[in-house]
Amino acid sequence: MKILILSTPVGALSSGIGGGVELTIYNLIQEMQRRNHIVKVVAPQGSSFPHADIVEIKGNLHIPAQTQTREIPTIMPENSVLANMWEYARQVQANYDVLVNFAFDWLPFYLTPFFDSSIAHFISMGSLSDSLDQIMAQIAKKYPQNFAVYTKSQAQTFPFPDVCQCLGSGIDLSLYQFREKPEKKLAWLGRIAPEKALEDAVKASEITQIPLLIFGKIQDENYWGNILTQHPNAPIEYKGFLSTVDLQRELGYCQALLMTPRWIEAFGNVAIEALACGVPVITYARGGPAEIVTDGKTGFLVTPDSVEELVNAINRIPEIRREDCRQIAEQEYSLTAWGDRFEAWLKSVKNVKF
Ligand code: HBI
Repeated sequence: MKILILSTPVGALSSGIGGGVELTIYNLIQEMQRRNHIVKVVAPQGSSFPHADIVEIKGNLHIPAQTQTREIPTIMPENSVLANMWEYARQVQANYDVLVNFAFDWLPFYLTPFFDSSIAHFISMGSLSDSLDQIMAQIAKKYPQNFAVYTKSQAQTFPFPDVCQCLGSGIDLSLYQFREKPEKKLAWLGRIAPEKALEDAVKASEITQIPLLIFGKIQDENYWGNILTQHPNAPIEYKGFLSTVDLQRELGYCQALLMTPRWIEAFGNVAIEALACGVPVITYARGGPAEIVTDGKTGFLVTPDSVEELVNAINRIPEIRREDCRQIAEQEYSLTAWGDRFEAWLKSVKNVKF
């Protein structure tokens, strides 16, 4: 197939602002190319990925949807990079069998009926705004097979859960080394922003006095600053936004990954990255991570927003066999297993000509 991928308008690929969706797009390119599909990516200027054919588009970035409130009307910045990306797509659409949209924004959904080519919409977060829910539901009614998500719990946040294909996620396991023996430290991994509730993991580290390694892009500076001023004695260490190779090396030495999502995490790629290194995952029983972790086997599911239960779970880490974590990653979350699911979905969308 000839596949045109249209990225998120919140940031250039490899900037880290796109969060999990950057890893998903990177893996999709790799996996579809391995299957001899032709893949081109349309993304904001400054985007770069190794071995990817990227068309960089100028224009102003969009506001991250999760920083807005539900009733906010759709905001189109002046000279929107998203509008420019979709103008490019309109011009070249005849050269492709299917267009894959990764933007969590109103425009690509609205444009679906205006395009001759099929548009496969991959939704990368749970429901965040009424205007987006409304346009998605309207388009899903007409194009029911064109909608895919990571998980069931993510699909259930939308008014059209039954039409969503749940594709899960996948990572290139060859990049992640299984590590048998951890050191006495914990990990937290993700965009540093309020919806990720890093402060709960910092509190757990303060109580247990087990060092917490923090990986990821600081998306909200004053949120990060508040954590540092409010927890001066927490044994935390900020490691930055590392490449996968460097991240997995440090992550592999951790006893467990703490996941503290305040919102319905659509998936939680970071959970399968940890499992791939043999690192158990302790997560709030909420959203995607609750569908990835098997309580007592590959980590622990704790009552959402309970720091006390995080601490109890930390004390139970020795109950988990680290090889079971790696084994689950190989069975469920390899690039091949995920690629099969994603390719089958694109083929189902491609064949439907209106
Ligand atoms: N916000 N408006 C908007 N558009 C996106 O595509 C978007 C976003 N916020 C976050 C985001 N994408 C990704 O970081 C998540 O989908 C992972």
